[in-house]
Amino acid sequence: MPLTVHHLQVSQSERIVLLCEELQIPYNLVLHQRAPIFSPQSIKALHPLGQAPVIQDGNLTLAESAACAEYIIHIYGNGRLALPPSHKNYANYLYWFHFANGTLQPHVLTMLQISHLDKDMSGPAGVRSTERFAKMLEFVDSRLKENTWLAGEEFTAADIMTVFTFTTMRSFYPYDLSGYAGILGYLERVVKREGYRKARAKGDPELELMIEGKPPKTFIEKLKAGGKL
Ligand SMILES: N[C@@H](CCC(=O)N[C@@H](CS)C(=O)NCC(=O)O)C(=O)O
Repeated sequence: MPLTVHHLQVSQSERIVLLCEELQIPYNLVLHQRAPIFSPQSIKALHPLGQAPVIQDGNLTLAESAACAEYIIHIYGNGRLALPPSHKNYANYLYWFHFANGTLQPHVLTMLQISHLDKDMSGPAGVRSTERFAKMLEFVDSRLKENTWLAGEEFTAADIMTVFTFTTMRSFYPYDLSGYAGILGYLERVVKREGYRKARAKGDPELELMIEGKPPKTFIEKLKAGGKL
């Protein structure tokens, strides 16, 4: 089997497992566990930045979710789950595909860092980034009230790139989605997909879905409760 996907459990590499399941392509899945919070040596040995996802295909080793996604879509998926330039929703597809890792996910990471540095979000940086995030959530929410999937009528890699930040990422920065009916309805649609169910069963069988409005228990809380921290 040529394509190998390295998945760090409870992480954004869940996107690549989901992509492979949605494309229904053959791949070899290697699971790695956090040690106990960051990457284990087995991921660090794969790439200089030591972060997941990482894929391997023959002599190629590739990191970065969006790069892995585009590579797999075009090399193994015959372009499926991307929209071509001729498609009426092409620009929407591009926008939402890039919004995921260009704006949404980095912003949540910034809030996570501020919350650690300032101990809470009540300082100027915390207040400003929380306000900006609310704007983003309202924006995505209204998009998903009017469209089944982010690019429009079709489920695409834009959805695959985005879902992590609204679900598993909340176990690192536990923000509330109550009141965002568009996003919550969307998450319910996503987790009903066969590809999502299969990806979860293979990649993170013990992880809860985190599709409720209220924030989930955090990864750190779980580690502490399990005596691992
Ligand atoms: N922009 C990168 C971010 C990769 C990244 O931050 N991966 C996290 C998983 S959520 C990771 O490997 N964390 C463990 C560590 O940094 O040690 C991507 O989309 O692939």
